[in-house]
Amino acid sequence: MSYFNKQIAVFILAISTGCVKAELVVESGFVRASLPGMASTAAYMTLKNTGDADLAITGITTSVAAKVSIHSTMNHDGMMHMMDMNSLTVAAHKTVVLESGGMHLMLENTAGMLAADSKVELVLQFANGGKQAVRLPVLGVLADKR
Ligand SMILES: [Cu+2]
Repeated sequence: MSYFNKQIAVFILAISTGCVKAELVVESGFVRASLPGMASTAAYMTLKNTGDADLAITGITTSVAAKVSIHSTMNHDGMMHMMDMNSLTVAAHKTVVLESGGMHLMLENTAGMLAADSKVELVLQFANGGKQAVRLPVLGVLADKR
């Protein structure tokens, strides 16, 4: 690949990731501080897709947890169960709320305790190849809404 073509490729990549950023607006996000002795905790946020195309989140990574899962919460005969979802789609012009008792992100095998007032960066990966970094505050263990 010539130098010129490489420059074009980098330019196109910058445009496409820039697009994704403009389309998904993340609001009211936070990570719940770790409970003593617990290696996992949850993250909540409101995802607004302001674009014209559906956006599917197919993976999430962070430096503070070995794995981030997308969970839904099911009430089965009065017992709450968390189920793994492979992906989370935010349809064009729609909003998906990740909240306590509903869909949420699960940070598993966290590196030490996540303390209130610290910050956590999550990188959302989309089915279209784009990525978006989200910086969230860590709130106290009883936090329900930001
Ligand atoms: Cu969960």
